[in-house]
Amino acid sequence: MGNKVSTFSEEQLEDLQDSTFFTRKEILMLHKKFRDLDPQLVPKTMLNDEARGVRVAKEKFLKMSEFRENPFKERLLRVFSDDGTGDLCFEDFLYMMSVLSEGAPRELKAKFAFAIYDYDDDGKLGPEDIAMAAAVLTQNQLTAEELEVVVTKVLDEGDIDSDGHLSQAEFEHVISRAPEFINAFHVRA
Ligand SMILES: [Ca+2]
Ligand SMILES: [Ca+2]
Repeated sequence: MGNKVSTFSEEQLEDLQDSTFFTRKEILMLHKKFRDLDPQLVPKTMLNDEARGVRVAKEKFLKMSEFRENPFKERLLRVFSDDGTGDLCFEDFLYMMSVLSEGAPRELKAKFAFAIYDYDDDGKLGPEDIAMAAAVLTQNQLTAEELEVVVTKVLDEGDIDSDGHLSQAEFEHVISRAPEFINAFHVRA
């Protein structure tokens, strides 16, 4: 092992394992992937705070093969970015990949799907949020009238307390019957 530079300390690796659904091998692989996005910027070793705070620009992630086809990629990056810009430090990136991974439970995916669909960030899904999500999910194939029908149907069935919005709990009920609302939130790491 001699002069091999370690990327993380034992303690860091243990923390990262505890806060994600990844093995240490996967964490190291994802660090390599992260670093390959911007090798000039991201240091080989993440031992100090400065290295951990390094953020890779949103544009680099958008080009990753995992996200190129994902219609929600801009929203995803924004939701997982600590400062809301869509730029991610390594931990933001790792956590995002973890939520998207096959190991993440459905409830956790649902929590983030809700945040991603909540375009105006007011903590609930209103008619505009639902129309926007439905438009993206159907690749803009629906007319305005058809979108209105979808929104009405979703709210008719899902808005249990009739306040005109879906709460997180109401949304979870909707996706248990319409899983296409959560299918965009799986990627293979
Ligand atoms: Ca909203
Ligand atoms: Ca409601």
